[in-house]
Amino acid sequence: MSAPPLIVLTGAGISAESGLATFRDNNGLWERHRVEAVATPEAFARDPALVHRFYNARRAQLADPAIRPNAAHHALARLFAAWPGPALLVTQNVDDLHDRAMPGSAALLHMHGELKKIRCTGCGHGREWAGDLSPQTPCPGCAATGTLRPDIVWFGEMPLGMERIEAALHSCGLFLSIGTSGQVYPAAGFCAALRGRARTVELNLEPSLGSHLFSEAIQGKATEIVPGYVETLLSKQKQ
Ligand code: BV8
Repeated sequence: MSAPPLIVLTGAGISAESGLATFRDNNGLWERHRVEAVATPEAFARDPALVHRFYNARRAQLADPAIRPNAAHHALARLFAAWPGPALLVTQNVDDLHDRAMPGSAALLHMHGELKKIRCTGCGHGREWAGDLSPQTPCPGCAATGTLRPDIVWFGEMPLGMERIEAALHSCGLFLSIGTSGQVYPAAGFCAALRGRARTVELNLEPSLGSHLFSEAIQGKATEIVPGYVETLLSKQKQ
């Protein structure tokens, strides 16, 4: 059977069993702040130290050896290694768990940026960064202070790779949505954009806001439902 062009969209739920909190956990609060209120350019302009603290804590968590890719990340790595057609993994997540499960994969696109990357709003210098940031950290490129920010897409900012995503959506035949509540746009709109011309499958702990739009919805924990679903997909390809 010829393999339809594949898009997989992932959200915070795929990293939950690796020990990373989702946005809906603790009612979407961090230190009594709503995440949507901290992850914005306005919050960063108003209180850069608070926003740096939010990201420093999450970046530090990624350095914890206990935090590592889980069976769902590894199942997707197998899927992308074996898929005979075009395939794109669009993640909303800023953690590096997909990167560690499929190192160097050109099929992986972080549409909301990456926790372990920073950039200078002064000179544009960007680089990997695993440690803490503060308003006093000098830019490695231009030595200015107060200009470094997490290379992350905040609310109200344009997501990354949208042209590539839109081109992939245009020819997509199979769309899997894994571990996302379907609350944040434009990602939450991808399934509706595919209606009538692609098979769309949601794999999530509970029905998302857009569950009714999918051809199929499978409920369960990602580490329990994703590996089996991937094996089924790949065995169908072998027939
Ligand atoms: C844009 C990086 C336009 C930050 C993120 C007013 C002004 C401006 C924009 C807007 C506005 N009103 C609305 C918008 C649009 C806005 C938006 O959608 N807001 C929402 C709140 C309504 N979107 C934007 O702003 C986007 N940009 O629209 O730009 C534009 C146009 C032109 C020019 C300029 C701009 C940018 C959005 C990106 C924001 N950044 N991340 C950071 O991480 O700190 S979003 C962030 O939240 C995540 O990346 C993710 O996308 C989202 C959370 O979603 P999920 O991943 O789904 O996580 P969640 O916790 O919600 O759900 C987890 C799911 O997993 C649950 O369903 C749960 O049941 C399930 N689960 C849990 N455990 C498991 C599991 N499933 C399986 N197994 C398990 N074990």
